Amino acid sequence: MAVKVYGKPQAVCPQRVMHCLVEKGVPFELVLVDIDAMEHKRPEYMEKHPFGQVPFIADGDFELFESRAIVRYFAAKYADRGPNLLGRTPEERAKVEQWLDVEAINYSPCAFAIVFNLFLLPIRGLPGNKGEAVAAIEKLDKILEPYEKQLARTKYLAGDEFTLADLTHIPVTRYVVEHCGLAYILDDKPHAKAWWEDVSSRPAWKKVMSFVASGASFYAP
Ligand SMILES: N[C@@H](CCC(=O)N[C@@H](CS)C(=O)NCC(=O)O)C(=O)O
Repeated sequence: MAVKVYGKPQAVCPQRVMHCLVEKGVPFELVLVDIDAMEHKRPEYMEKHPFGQVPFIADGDFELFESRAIVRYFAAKYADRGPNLLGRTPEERAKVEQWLDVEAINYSPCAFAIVFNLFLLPIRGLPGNKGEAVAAIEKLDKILEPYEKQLARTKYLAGDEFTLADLTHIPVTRYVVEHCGLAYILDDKPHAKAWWEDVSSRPAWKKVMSFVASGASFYAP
């Protein structure tokens, strides 16, 4: 039975999970949970995800929520398929975990504040908070300075191989760069810019984008 990914395909967190599955060549079914229609707060969905968010996955009888826990699970389950996304030694794994924490704790909340105010509210006809957006842009610019230093030393965040540390950044960064007009934020950070060009042109990520645009419910490699 194919893995089921519950979520709205345009949302950042389900995209993180779909990207991991595509990197690993794992087929999946997307079960639409329309967060704009508040389907994620319906009692039957909240039985699956007690915090009422997307994504949620079912892999046979095994069920899980939290996008980063889900990608860790699939990266471990399919360690012998596709790219190694977790690191091979305890030291490599620790570096991957370090950058996964940076992404979850420092980077994404700040990037999300930008996307929320400059994209998600405006497309719903609501005014974004410009002050909050400007403060978040300044903060993101500072957060990217250690990224630039790291990416001057290694090709990817956790070393010279693409891992979950890079993958988890991609969906929200795409919204920042492509939908909020902020590509310029990387202009004075040549290594971070080259990293973004590299990770955002990965064939698996492009397949995710085509899948989302197609409106399809099933992905098969
Ligand atoms: N930490 C959670 C965050 C999940 C999350 O914020 N999902 C968003 C979509 S990307 C959502 O469900 N938004 C609707 C809501 O929170 O009510 C994860 O990574 O899965």
